[in-house]
Amino acid sequence: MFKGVLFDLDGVLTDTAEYHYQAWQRLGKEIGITIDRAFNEELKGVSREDSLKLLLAHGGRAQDFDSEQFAELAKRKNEYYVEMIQEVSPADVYPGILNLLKDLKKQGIKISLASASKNGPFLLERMSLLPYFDGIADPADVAKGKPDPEIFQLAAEKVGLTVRDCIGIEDAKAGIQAILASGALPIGVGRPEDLGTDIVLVSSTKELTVDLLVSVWQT
Ligand code: B16
Ligand code: MG
Repeated sequence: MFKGVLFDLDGVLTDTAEYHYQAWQRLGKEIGITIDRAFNEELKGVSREDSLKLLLAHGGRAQDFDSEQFAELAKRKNEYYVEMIQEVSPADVYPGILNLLKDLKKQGIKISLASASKNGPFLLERMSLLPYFDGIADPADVAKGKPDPEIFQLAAEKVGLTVRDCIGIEDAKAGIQAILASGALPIGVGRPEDLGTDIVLVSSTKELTVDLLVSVWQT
């Protein structure tokens, strides 16, 4: 049996993936770069700095900003995002997630956060989910973000487990690649068009029950 579950945050525990999109869209508009939802799939799960690099490359402006300006753009995007998440509350937790966390706890399965977001702890606190988490991997402690496996390895370590004994749950292409590379077992939340057909997917977090996790682990 699996001994731990490594959770992505944005797009798995709550809908903040949408706020990231809106914040990137707003920043993009200010510097003349238009993005759509298809392009946004490339940004999901990717660190703030790497997302900005992708955005600038997408707009053909990769060479236009020096490091100080780059840092200012990243800061500005985060300010837009942080403004939007101030009112996040327990009502914003995605359906099925609270029950899943409670059931995992009851069964003694460790729960750890593997989010690329530096705003993760703030969001867990706003949603009153902090007490359920046995560990949080700080993205500032990893050298390479998703799709590199490091954040999932660290999340497992934080709860005293090896990643091979864990399930990872993700909504992003980069995140699923990271889980696969880490050796954990992935479950994707999203559409096959975005996430592929080679791993188990659910279309809604409502489907994420301990029973489902057990059956995926056993197949
Ligand atoms: P921040 P996740 C990721 O969170 C988001 O999917 C991604 O859009 C964002 O750029 C990244 O966190 C960094 O977030 O700017 O708040 O540090 O999906 O890994 O939970
Ligand atoms: Mg995500």
